[in-house]
Amino acid sequence: MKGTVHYEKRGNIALLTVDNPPVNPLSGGVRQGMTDGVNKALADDEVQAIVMTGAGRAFIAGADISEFGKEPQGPSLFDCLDTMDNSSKPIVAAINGTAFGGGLEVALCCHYRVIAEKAPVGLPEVKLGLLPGAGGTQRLPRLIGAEKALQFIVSGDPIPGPQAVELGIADELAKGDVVDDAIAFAQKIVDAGGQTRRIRDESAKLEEARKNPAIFDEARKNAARRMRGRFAPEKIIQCVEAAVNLDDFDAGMKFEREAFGECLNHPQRAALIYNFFSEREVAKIPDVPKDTPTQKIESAGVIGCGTMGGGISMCFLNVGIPVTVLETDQEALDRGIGVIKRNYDIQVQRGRMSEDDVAQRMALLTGTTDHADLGQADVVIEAIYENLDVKIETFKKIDAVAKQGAILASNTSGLDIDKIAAATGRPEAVIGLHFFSPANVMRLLEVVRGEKTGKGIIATSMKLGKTLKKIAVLSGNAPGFIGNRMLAQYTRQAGEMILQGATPYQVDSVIQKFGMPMGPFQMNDLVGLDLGWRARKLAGMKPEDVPITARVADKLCEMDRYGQKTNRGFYIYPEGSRAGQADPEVIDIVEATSKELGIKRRDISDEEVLNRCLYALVNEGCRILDDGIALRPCDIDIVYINGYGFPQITGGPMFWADQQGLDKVLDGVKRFQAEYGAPWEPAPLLEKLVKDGKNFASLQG
Ligand code: 3H9
Repeated sequence: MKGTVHYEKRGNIALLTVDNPPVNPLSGGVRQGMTDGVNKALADDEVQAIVMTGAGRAFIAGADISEFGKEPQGPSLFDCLDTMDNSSKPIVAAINGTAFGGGLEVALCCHYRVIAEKAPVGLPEVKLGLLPGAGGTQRLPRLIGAEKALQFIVSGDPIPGPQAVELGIADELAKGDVVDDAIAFAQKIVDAGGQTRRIRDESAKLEEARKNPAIFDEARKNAARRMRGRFAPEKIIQCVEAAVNLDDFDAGMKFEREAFGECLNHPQRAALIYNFFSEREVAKIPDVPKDTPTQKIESAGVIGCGTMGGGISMCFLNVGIPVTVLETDQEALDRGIGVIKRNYDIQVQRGRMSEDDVAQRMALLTGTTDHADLGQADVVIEAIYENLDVKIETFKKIDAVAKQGAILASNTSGLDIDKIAAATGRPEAVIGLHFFSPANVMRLLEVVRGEKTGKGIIATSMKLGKTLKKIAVLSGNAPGFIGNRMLAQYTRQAGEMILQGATPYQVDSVIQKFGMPMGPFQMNDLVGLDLGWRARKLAGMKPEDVPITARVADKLCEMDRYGQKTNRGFYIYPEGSRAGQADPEVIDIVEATSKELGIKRRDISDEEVLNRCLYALVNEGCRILDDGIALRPCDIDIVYINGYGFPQITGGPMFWADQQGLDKVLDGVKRFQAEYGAPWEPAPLLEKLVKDGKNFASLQG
């Protein structure tokens, strides 16, 4: 069984130290050790109080989530907590570090709590599709009141030590070493008669909520706004209601336990816990071991101060890394820097940042029109428009000025990194760092490894992602990398379906109902329909050579309907609004285009819309795995959730496909192949997995 609990005596105090590196989750060995430790202290007449703490950086990170869905070993957490709750000797928690979920619930089962200043406490179960299932929904309302408890548990957001004391979760903030202070605290309790204080026996704080049931309506409204489609928040609210209304601790615990079971068995829980582990798994690259030496990134150069370059600069400024940003002339530079400043000012207006914060960030930003000023940057990121020849020229210039050892990165969203690298005398220093728009908001960073990219450069880039508070996923170098290569198949299906009989509004509505923030046509309007249209014109493409799926968008552009930027695209946007309205004229254009192309329109069901969009993603995802562009299915899922808004509660396209059953997905792909031909040829990996009775989870290693 994983984990242990050390037992030592400090005078008349027993000190129990939970030890289960790196963050002390409540694995079987810990539950056993805690139960044994408390019983040993109870049996020892010399011991008058117990202090419980954690080894290393955490107190206890919560239940061992890798145990969920498996046969539990060792004593149950409930029995262990009962032993503590019923202890006749006072137990003091010395919260030395992270106390999350079951970890905080252990602390709430202690009779008193002393907390270190830097120790965060939280009940983040909701983020895993769960609820605090070891008494958290019953004890916390008794300790701090139902209204505050609801906010704390439904948000799942942690708070630091001083705030925990202010809120009443902890009794005392440690002034020195938290264990020493907790021992002193325990001694005071012993000296005053050794009184225990069980939260379960208190009910005064529940009274207020009984008089004000509106707090539950408010919690429901907040949950609907912030956690659309999630199963756990409503269950949490019901548990807190039970704490308030049942006024019988054991009945409340029974209610909580049943609700926890419902969450545990819900597919959202499986998806969210998969997501938790996937976010950590993507950092692991088999041929770039954890101990690969990395470089310090203390300054950055960004080439281009348009939407992407500006957003990328903000990412660095936000974490205190100075940036030199380059533009072609002073006017463009002033404009770009002005946009950065305006974006920060909006944050101030929304109360998310102070004027001082903005001043500090802007002081770290230097503008230039001279490449030589990028010479000292530890990383130089090119963020100019998507044209290989222009990027190659830019990299020649970077190569001439950048210091030796600098990382030379391109923010290309799909061009060949090797061709860019070959323009320099140091291809090993070149890598793709593909940020997603808006770069200062989106969590994903696609790190694209070229054929010659050095391992140290890869390791440093992955670490840089973390520094910038992003999730970095490694991709191989192939057109569109992971994300845009899959997106191309998805948008192709959307484009075909509107010509075959669906409307853009039907497609978008189906995708939104599935849980994406926007559908493909809303996304087109946001990005700008004119980008592709202009590129095709520049390339001298004849109208008859334009892919059929782009015909409608091009017609809209000919009418100056570029999307949100012109208040018209597939949708009409009333002045100042981002919420588009359907436009019958667009449907006329779509129908006329079908006619011109000789495509007979028919009714397309919502089910077909969803399956064609999603199966196209899954089939292409398989090819990406086959080609070795993504390391594992979870890398694809993390890319899609964090870069393209795929709903987290589904686990990502590959996890979703596993949940559907790969045989069902393959059947669908084959059906579409029979009807629509070549693009639907099943990926060999999909066929192989189904033939072998396996799924994507079997490839995770
Ligand atoms: C719960 O408690 C339910 C109860 O209410 C009721 C029960 C009946 N279990 O994140 P890191 C691993 S639900 C197992 O890189 P950091 C993690 O996978 C739980 N493993 O470090 C990683 O492994 P690896 C409620 C866990 O310092 C390693 O530890 N609790 C757990 O950046 C290091 O993690 C939570 O939701 C766990 N609970 O952040 C807390 N936690 O090295 C979830 C971590 O092999 N955890 N691991 O990749 C966290 O939020 C962060 O991990 C934490 C540390 C802040 C603790």
